[in-house]
Amino acid sequence: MNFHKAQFEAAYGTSQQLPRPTSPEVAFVGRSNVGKSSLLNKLLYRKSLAKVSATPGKTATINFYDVDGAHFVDLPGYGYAKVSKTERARWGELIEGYFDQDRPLALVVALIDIRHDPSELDCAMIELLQERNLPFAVALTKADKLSKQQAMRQTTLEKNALGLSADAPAVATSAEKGIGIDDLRRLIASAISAG
Ligand SMILES: Nc1nc2c(ncn2[C@@H]2O[C@H](COP(=O)(O)OP(=O)(O)O)[C@@H](O)[C@H]2O)c(=O)[nH]1
Ligand SMILES: [Mg+2]
Repeated sequence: MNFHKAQFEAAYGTSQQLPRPTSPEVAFVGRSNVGKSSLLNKLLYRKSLAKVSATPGKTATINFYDVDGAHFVDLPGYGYAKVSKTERARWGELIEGYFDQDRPLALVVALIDIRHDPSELDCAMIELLQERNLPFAVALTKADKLSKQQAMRQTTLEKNALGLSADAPAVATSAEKGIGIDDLRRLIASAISAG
């Protein structure tokens, strides 16, 4: 799979607008500001295909990228405290609407900041994925903020906190330093070719 072959396809503001699936999908979920756009850019060898923002909580959309015949799906970041009730409801509609459509998901990449224990919303997200029997991998972001040893220890702690087994796929990553990016590309590519 060639991660260089990436282009933005479209942004959708409601789940009803989502196109009929045409290729395997890899969805990215995580709380707002977790580093999702940065990780997507890093995976796709790009500087700003996905917009990195210093101000979280912008209008929620589902963004589709075409990546060498697969779709990477950037789901709106959750858990930003300062958004309105209406905006939060829209977030719920988008995410649940997406997962309720029985889409051809090769993998869901669930992003969690390696420095923090999973939030209630992170745990709810993982539970939603488990309930629906969706294949997922955890990407622990901003691993450059910890030493290698701390990062390994924290990876184990995060998995335990999420109730995942020791062999559940979890990768410590850094968009800034490139840590774990090749491992995550391999996970994604093999999930797509397995499907
Ligand atoms: N140290 C560090 N900071 C990061 C990393 N990835 C993202 N950030 C920072 O975290 C903030 C949010 O990043 P962004 O990619 O927009 O997160 P998103 O809201 O999840 O899409 C920005 O200030 C980024 O510079 C990383 O790997 N290491
Ligand atoms: Mg983003």
